[in-house]
Amino acid sequence: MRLALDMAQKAKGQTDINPIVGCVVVKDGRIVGIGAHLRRGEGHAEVHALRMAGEQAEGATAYVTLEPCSHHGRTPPCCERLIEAQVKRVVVACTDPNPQVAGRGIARLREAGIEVEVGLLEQESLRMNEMFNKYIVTRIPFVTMKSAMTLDGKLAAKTGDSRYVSGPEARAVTHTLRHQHMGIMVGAETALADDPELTTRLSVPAVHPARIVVDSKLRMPLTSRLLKDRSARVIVLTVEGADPARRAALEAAGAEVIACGSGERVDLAVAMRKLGEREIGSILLEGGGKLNGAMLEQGLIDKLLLFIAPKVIGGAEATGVFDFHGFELMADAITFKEMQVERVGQDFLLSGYPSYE
Ligand code: AOF
Ligand code: ZN
Repeated sequence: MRLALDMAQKAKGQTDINPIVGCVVVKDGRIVGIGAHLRRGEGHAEVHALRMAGEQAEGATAYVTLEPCSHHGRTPPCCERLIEAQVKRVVVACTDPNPQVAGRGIARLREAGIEVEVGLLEQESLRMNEMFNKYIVTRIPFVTMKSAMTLDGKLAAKTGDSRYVSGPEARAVTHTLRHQHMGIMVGAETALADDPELTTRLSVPAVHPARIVVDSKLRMPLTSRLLKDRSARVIVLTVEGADPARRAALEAAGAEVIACGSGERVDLAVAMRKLGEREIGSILLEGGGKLNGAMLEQGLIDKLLLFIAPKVIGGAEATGVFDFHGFELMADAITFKEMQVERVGQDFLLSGYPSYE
């Protein structure tokens, strides 16, 4: 199962809205087949592993990181394939939350007389597919907020200079993170100030995340690098009342413009729903401070990844990492759970999950 999890992990970022899954087939204590799901629309992990095992699959044990599917999706059901191959036992790390599966795959295997065990390395498997697990049930993207701040909580100097807060190792991690999400989201201010390209800059052939700008007033310049670079789609989130001429100009420049609510500001909850409808299952939120603050305040951030650089920049006007109105009492603060810390080059990476209860 450990090997199956490791193989799955290597395909992170390649499978679109699909989960990452690994499978290892073992006969008489020997591995006879291995496989991972590599791309949406192509073979599931079990199919690759069973194909490799061939006739040796008969009487074997299949270790799968996710419950074998029972539905006809883009590919036929894996549980039927396991039954056909006459495996004796299937060990599953966790059940598939997809409402089309949700226990039916396991039930079908047992019905066919196959021994099924569930729960081996379950936590690892659940964590590995945390984005899929949310999206497949809610159709709302899983949002990972990633930011880099100084010891005094600033995203930039008071002049706006922000190149760079964190070191090269942390910035390299960011490119991998971009590759692992289906969208990268920033506020209009960041798009104006930094003129970022928001590409993964990795040479791997994979899904290029959509670049998403929250821009209520459609201030994004037509000359921005985001629009010039055509390697991935550009989505501009705005409001219904936005200037129709600006909207048309952005669309002509290749952007997809989506109106989210009729207020002054983009309704972020509506935005998440509309992105979900377009099969954007996960988003890497890269600020700035106002957008981070608004997303957190509205309970729309699922996970936090925060680099802390060992430096102090000062300046009362310098933007903080979460820039929102704030609470009156410490007792009302939003708290985070399952926090972890690791060193990345000179920086520290804090990770955890906001708890909104
Ligand atoms: C498995 N093994 O390797 C994967 C599974 O559109 P399809 O046919 O690819 O189906 C996608 C759904 O199948 C996905 O939402 C999830 O429920 C399951 N993924 N199941 O047995 C695999 N990738
Ligand atoms: Zn399957």
